[in-house]
Amino acid sequence: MSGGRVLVMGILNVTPDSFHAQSCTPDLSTALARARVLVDEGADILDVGGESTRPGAIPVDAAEEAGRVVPVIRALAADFPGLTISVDTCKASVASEALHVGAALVNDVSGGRLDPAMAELVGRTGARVVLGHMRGTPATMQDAPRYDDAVAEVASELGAAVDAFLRAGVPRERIWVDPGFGFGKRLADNVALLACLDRFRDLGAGVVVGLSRKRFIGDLMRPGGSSAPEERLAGSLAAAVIAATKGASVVRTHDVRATREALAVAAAIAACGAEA
Ligand code: HH2
Repeated sequence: MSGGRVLVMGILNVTPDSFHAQSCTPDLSTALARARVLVDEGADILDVGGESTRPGAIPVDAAEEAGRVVPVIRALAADFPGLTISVDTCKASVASEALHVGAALVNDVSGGRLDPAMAELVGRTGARVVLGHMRGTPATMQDAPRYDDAVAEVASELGAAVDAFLRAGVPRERIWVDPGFGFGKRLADNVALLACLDRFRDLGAGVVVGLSRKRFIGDLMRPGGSSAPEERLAGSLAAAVIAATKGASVVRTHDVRATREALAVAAAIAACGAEA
C-alpha cells in the first residue's frame, strides 16, 4: 500500500435511477439522512451526484441536475463543516453552482472531455478534481468498447486529460485520476486495469477507484451467473482491498463502514510487511 491512509469517498446519489437502487436518495431529507449514516460510518469525502452515469442512463439537463444536488450540498456544508464535499458531474455549470455552496472537489467521470469549460472552472476556483476515464457518453460507452491494450490506452488518455487541466492552471497536487471501471470497458479490461492499477501512479496524481457493486464485480463473483447490485458487497470489498494494495489513494463506495473495515485489515498487514 502507498504511504498515507486510503480515503473513503461515500456515494450520495440524489437520483431516482442509479444502478444500485438502494443507494438512491432522490429528495433532500432522505439524502441528508443517508449522508449522516455515511459520515457516522467514517466517510472522508461525500460524493454528491444528480445524474446517473450507468450504461444507457437517460441524460439530465443542467438545471434539473443542479436542482437535485445544490440544496443537498448547501445543507451538508452547514451540517458537516469539516467534511470534504464532492460534486459528481460532467457539467461545468453544475460544478460551478456546487462549488459556490460548499463543494471543494469536482468528480468528473469524463475527465473534462464532455464540457470544455470544466478545466477553466477548476483552474479559476482552486477546486480539487477527479479526472475519470470514459469513452463516449454513458448512453454509448458500452456499445462494443474495444482496446488493444486497455491499461496503456487508458493511461495515455488520462495523461492527456491531466495535461489539459495543468494547462488550465490546476496544480498537479489538486488532480486525482480514475481509470473509470465500467465506463466503456469489457470484463477483461476492468480486470487488467485493477491488476495494473499501480501503473496509474506514474501519471503523477493520486488514484481514485470506483468499483462498488459494479456489474463486472458480479461477473467475477459468479462466472456465467448473474447477481443484483445488492448481492455484490463481498466482491466489492475484495476489489477495494486489492486497489489499496496497488496504491489507490481514494476508494469510492456505497458501503463506507464495510470498506473502511476491510481497508483497516489490509493496512495492518501491509504495515507489518513493511516493518519485516
Ligand atoms: N462510478 C459511478 C459514478 N461516479 N466517479 C468516479 N470517480 N469513479 C467511478 O467509478 C464512478 C464515479 C457510478 O456509480 P454510482 O454513482 O453508484 O451509480 P450511478 O452513476 O448509476 O448513479
